[in-house]
Amino acid sequence: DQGNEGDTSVVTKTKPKTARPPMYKVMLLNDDYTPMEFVVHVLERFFGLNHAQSFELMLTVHKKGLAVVGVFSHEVAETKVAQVMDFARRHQHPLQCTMEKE
Ligand code: TYC
Repeated sequence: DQGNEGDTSVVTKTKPKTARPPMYKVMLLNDDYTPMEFVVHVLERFFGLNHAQSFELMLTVHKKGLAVVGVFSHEVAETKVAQVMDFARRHQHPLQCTMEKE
C-alpha cells in the first residue's frame, strides 16, 4: 500500500497486519526445597527438553530465582502450568510454575 498525501513527496506505507495470537511465557520459580533432579525431570517431561538442556535451565532458575522455560499460546501455557503444579503437589514439592503475557 502506498499512500501519497496529496501531491507532497511524503510517502507512507500501511503495513498489512497479520493477526497473531498473544503468547505467554511459562516460568519456573526457585525455592529451597524442591530437589534439583525433580526440576530436571519436570523440564524433560513437560517441556520436551533433553537432559542437558533441562539441567542447564534448572541451574539458571536455581541461581537467578526464576526463568522462562517456554513460550506458548494461552491454552497450552495454562495446561503446562496446571501439569507442573499438579505433578509438584502430588510429589509434595513446593515448586511453583506461573505464566505471564509476553
Ligand atoms: N533450589 C533448589 C535446591 O537447591 C533447586 C530448584 C531449582 C528448585 C529450580 C526449584 O525451580 C527450581 N534444591
